[in-house]
Amino acid sequence: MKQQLEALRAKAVETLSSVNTAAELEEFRVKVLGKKGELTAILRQMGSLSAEERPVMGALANEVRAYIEGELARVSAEVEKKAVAARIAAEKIDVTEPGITPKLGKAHPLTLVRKELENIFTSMGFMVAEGPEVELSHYNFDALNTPDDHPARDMQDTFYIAKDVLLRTQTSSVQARYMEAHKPPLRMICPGAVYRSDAVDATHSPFFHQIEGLVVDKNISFGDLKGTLEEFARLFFGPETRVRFRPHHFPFTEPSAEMDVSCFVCGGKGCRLCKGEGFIEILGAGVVHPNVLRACGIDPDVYSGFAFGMGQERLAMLRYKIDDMRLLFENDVRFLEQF
Ligand code: 2U9
Repeated sequence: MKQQLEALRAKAVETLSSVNTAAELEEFRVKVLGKKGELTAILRQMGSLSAEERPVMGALANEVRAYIEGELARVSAEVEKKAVAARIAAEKIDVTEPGITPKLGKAHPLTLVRKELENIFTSMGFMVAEGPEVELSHYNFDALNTPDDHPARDMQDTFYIAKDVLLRTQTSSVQARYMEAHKPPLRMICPGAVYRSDAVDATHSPFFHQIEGLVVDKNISFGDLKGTLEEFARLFFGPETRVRFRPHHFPFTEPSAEMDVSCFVCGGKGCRLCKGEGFIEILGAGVVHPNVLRACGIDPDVYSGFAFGMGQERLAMLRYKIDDMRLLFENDVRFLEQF
C-alpha cells in the first residue's frame, strides 16, 4: 500500500506538470482525490492492514493527499495566471494609435446665407415668419394685386394642385397672411422655398428660395425702403458697398424698383462678375400697393409700407463665387465640404 501511495504521488506530480487548463485540473481532481477517485480506492484496503500498520499508512495517506492538494493549488494558480496573461495579450489595445475621425456635417451654403440674412434683419427689429408651401391662389395672387388675367398666374408658369391651390410662386403669400393676423406696426421677413415652372440651367431652377421682407407703419415712405436696404447691402456685402435703384414694375408694389450693389470684386470698375457693369442686381422692392394693404385688412389711408424680395440662391452664388445653381441642389459632398 505504501508503494501504491508513493506511485500515486509520483503519477500525480507528473500529470500535473502537463496540465494547461482549469477544466483539465478539475478532471484531475475528481480522478485522483474525488470520492470515487484513485486515493479512495487505495484507502479501501486499510481494513486488511494490521493494527500497527494502519496508523502509519493513515498518516502516509494523509500526507500524500495534502501533498497532491498543495500541488493542485500551485498548478491551479499558475494556470490561472497564464490564462489572465493570454487574455491581456489577446485584448491589448494601443492607446496611442490615432482614432477614427468622425465625419462632421456642415451647414449648406443656402443655410449659411439664410442665417446671415436672418441675423441682419432681426438686428434691425424684423420678425421671422413662415407659411405653407402649398398655398391658396388667394394669398399667392389675389391678395397681392395680381388679377386673374396676369401672366404669372398662367398654367405654364405655376404648378397648380387644384383650381385654387398651388405650389407658392413667391413667399409674398406669407406676408399677406401675416398682415391678416397682425396689426401694424409690423416688420417681418419670410425666408422659404418657392416653385415656378422654369427650365433648369445654371441660373434657373423650378425650385428655389426667396427671402422677402415687409414693413408697415404710419408714414412709411420710399426713403425708409432706401435706408433699410442700403444698410442691409453694407452689412451683407461690406461697408464700402454703394447701391443704386432702377425703376421697375411689380403688381404688389407702387412705385417699384430693383436695387443693384456696387461690384464687391472690382469695386465698380467693371469685371467678369459684374459683366463690366460695375453693379450687380440683387433685389426687387417697392412701396406696398394700397390694394394689397386693403386686401389684407389694413387701411391704406392710415398705414403705408414697403416690401422687398430676393433670391437666396443668387445671394449664395455671389457670396461663395458659385457659377452654377445646380451645384446647390446636387448634394455632392465634395462641393458641400468647401463651405
Ligand atoms: C406683400 C407686398 C409686397 C415683395 C417683393 C420683389 C419686389 C421682388 C423677386 C426678386 C428676385 C423675387 O427671388 S426673386 O425672384 N422679388 O422683386 N418682391 S417687392 O413685395 C411684397 C410682398 C408681399 C404683401
